[in-house]
Amino acid sequence: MKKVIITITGAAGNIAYSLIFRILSGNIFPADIKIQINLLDIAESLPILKGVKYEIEDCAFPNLDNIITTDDPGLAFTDSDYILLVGAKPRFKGMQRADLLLDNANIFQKQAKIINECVDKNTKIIVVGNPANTNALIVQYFASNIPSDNITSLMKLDQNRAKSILGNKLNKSVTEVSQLVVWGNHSATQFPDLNHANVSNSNEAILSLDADWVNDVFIPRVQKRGAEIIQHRGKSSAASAASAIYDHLNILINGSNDWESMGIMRDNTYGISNEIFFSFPLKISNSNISIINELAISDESMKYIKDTEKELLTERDIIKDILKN
Ligand code: NAX
Repeated sequence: MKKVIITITGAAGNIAYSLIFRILSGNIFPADIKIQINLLDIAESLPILKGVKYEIEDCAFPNLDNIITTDDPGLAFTDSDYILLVGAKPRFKGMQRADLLLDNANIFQKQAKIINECVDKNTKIIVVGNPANTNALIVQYFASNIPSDNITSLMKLDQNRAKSILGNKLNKSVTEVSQLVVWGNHSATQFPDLNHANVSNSNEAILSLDADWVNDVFIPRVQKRGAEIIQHRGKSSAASAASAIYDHLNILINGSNDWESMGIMRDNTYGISNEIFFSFPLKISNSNISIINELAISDESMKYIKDTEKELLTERDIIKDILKN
């Protein structure tokens, strides 16, 4: 029997409650591959995990091999083919961003050390828990047996949001929108870049857009879409985040014909520091991630790109003492 093991952390949380079922009902893997799903959360959440496990069983997924629920990271990570690091502490009202960074840095440091001991170097790790790009940096540092190319952070939600907002503006399906990527950090400094985007394989519709709409509506709306969801739903994006994680995993495994956005760590492309996880325009095929090089970048775009790089470097500086341990 062919089998893959997928570990999801934060498995009792909101995103996981959509993600697990999306993966098991989806078609990322061929039908003859069975999925073992390892669900990790903290001890206090084990009763919830039991309920989640029962619900998975009740779906009678034909491709499900086995479910492990645990608060033991060693058990959860052992022999995993794909690790989806979703679990993290939420930011409470009044909490400083630096404190959130440090709290979550500790979680990701501990998990990465364990991952380093108990998985194969071909394991693919997707970092979702915020601040996702900087948590990916910590994972890369402490799971040094895993090549950095196998570690990515989630930017697909931002890219999907950008495609959808543009599609709605032009009254076009998202399937008509291509080459629309998001640079930088998963935060309000990210840069959704329309300069290379096409609609129906042409840049005509993009060129017809009013510059005020692009600068004053499109870019800030994509940047702050997470806050807009919280304002309406009273909770952060969960189903759309799960859907984006599904897309990200699918693209890593099966490739994509379009340009993609993921946080990766690479050498000085576009003059960006190689000490951070940064989202670039990417081509992904056969599990190979390559940056689309030599795009013409205007001064105005470069200012956005440098602003989001600056934020990531500041985040890196906040956690730099953890990287010494
Ligand atoms: P929830 O608060 O609903 O769930 C988080 C879960 O993680 C909880 O069950 C908690 O017990 C668990 N957890 C905490 N510490 C843990 C540890 N040490 N080991 C294992 N599990 C642990 O959050 P949810 O809405 O599911 O969001 C999860 C994370 O995704 C958050 O950090 C959130 O900010 C982040 N997001 C990242 C996105 C991205 O694009 N990169 C988008 C969506 C989301 O906001």
